[in-house]
Amino acid sequence: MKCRVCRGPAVVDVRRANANFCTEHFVAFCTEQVRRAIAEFDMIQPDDRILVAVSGGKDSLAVWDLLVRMGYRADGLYIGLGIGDYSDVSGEHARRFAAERSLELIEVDLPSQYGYDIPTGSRAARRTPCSACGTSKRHLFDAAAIDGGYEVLVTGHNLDDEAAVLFGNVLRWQTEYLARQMPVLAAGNGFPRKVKPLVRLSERDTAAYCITTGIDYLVDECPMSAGNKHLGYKDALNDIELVSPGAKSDFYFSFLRRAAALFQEAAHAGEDQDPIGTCTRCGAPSGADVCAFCRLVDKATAEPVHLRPRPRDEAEATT
Ligand code: Q46
Ligand code: ZN
Ligand code: ZN
Repeated sequence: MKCRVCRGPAVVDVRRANANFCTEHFVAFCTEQVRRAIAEFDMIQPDDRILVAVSGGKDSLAVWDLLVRMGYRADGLYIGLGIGDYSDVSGEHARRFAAERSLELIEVDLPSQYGYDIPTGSRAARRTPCSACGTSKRHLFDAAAIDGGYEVLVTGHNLDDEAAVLFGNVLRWQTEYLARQMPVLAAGNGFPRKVKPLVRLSERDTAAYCITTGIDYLVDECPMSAGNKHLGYKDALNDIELVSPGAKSDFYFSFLRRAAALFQEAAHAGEDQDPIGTCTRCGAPSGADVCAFCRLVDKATAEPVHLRPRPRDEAEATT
């Protein structure tokens, strides 16, 4: 196996590009994919201050590393979700990555700052862990970007993530979601600009990028992800990719180029685009008086009736 560029020994193969690369040229390939994504979708301006949502996994550390290598000013934001050992170890990976490169890592901790963790919060709110987690992370990412004066919020969603979400939305023809499925969401209504510079790289590419460049990332999956529909969609797309290399990329990018605008036009037809209001509690943009995050915090931190100690338990506890 020889590198497509220098003909030296290759260490990574990229089947959809029908190419093999040595470490140096694989890094160059990944950098070029990110540069093209940023340019094609007008994601980031050279002077922008960037906040990267960092989980300690391969994608978020890879995108942070790539942006810094490319000369962008990028800080990280890590949210402690209180998911047992998984959160402890993911935090360690994020902190070590930042410390080794002298990068700024902002930290928010759900249990100590908001009084709940994802497992108990999702049970109390009767929502799936990923739903409660998504609401929490979206709110805290947006708030940190706005409060910190960052021009753009970067997430590590890769091609596999975006193709799986598209697959799920197409399966059920969820047209409102299809209208929002772009790698760039413009700032507005109190929300920061959000971009996904890894959309041209697969999950396999970001793992290979971390391994070849020595990034020590958390390999374990989140223990709460079991039953997540998107994992099933990813498996289905991987089966298709095996028999038809490049199909995943074609599926996603052909949607963006040929169909996304149609869903956006349909979604906005006849709409006035009125600005939405703000949450009366936290000031975040919200269509309701109290935003989804504050409602979740209320439920997650309310003492559940069935868990209140019975008089006998109280007596036992005080003796
Ligand atoms: S962290 Fe949160 Fe993910 Fe875990 S609970 Fe689900 S959404 S799977 S990216
Ligand atoms: Zn080479
Ligand atoms: Zn709120």
